Amino acid sequence: MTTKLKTYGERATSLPNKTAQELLTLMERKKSNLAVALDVTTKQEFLDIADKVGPYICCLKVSHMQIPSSIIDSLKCLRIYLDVINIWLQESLKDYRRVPKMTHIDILEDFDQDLIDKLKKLQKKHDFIIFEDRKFADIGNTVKHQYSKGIYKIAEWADIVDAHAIPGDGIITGLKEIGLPLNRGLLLLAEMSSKGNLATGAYTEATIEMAKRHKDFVIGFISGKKFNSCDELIIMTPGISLDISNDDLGQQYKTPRNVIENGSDIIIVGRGIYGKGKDAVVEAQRYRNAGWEAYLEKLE
Ligand code: 6AU
Repeated sequence: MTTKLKTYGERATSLPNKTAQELLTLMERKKSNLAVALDVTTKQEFLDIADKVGPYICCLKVSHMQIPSSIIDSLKCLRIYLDVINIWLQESLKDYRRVPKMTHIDILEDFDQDLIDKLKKLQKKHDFIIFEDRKFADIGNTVKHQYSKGIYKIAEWADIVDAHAIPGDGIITGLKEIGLPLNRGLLLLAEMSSKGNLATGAYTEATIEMAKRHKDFVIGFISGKKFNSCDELIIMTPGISLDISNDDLGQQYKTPRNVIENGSDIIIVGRGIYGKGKDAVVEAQRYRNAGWEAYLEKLE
């Protein structure tokens, strides 16, 4: 006898993490298992596409929050001023050789809060979860700071982040210290979509075991398929296209149906939606329908 598959909504109650519950409930409500990977480099483009695809998605995936070009321009100007001041100081204070040099530009606090404010407004308007694809990969103490501090303060606005399992359990414990009190969730990269990647076999198995030890915070995996030993966790799958099978840099694509049949819950689509010559609204609807139909067929 085959057991009937649970719907996204039914699964929401079996997970302890609040973000996971919210995500599954939202998917059912919006009838969408589509996450859009917004890998663009300007603030305006980012906000424009997010607003267009917002009605059709369950999740917006941000890639390592790009620094808007306006900030980069300001930082370049700042750098020129600092160089001028530095030369002036070197000249005027020849006897005082200990002039400080600024080397830690990545811990500056003047990140553009306006982008985050607007993103949060779009989240309210369209009802989606924000996933910052930060792919943490360091020891617990370091990732804790990367998650909560610096210019991005990821923990303040991202509902979900992801991490590689390579450093061991400490990476989860470190992120959890920051994320759990805020009801955030974590995805582990158990598999990758790119050609020749090393996240296979024993590595994938060890990643699954790590997730099982932290079910309060780990809500699922980046992977191409469901894992039987923890089938309640959420599977998010990148490398999705309805039109092509690869790009020039090792990315490999499957269709929404391929991966949903393998147990994926959420399809992550990037360039297939906003790439050159694409109409983001038309494509978002096309991928949303393809993902949802595959899910309904699987439930039958
Ligand atoms: O649809 P694409 O190929 O334009 O974009 C795929 C998106 C990109 C990648 O950084 C991401 O999916 N991705 C990920 C993650 C974690 O999301 C893992 C992976 O194995 N492959 C992959 O493409 O934003």
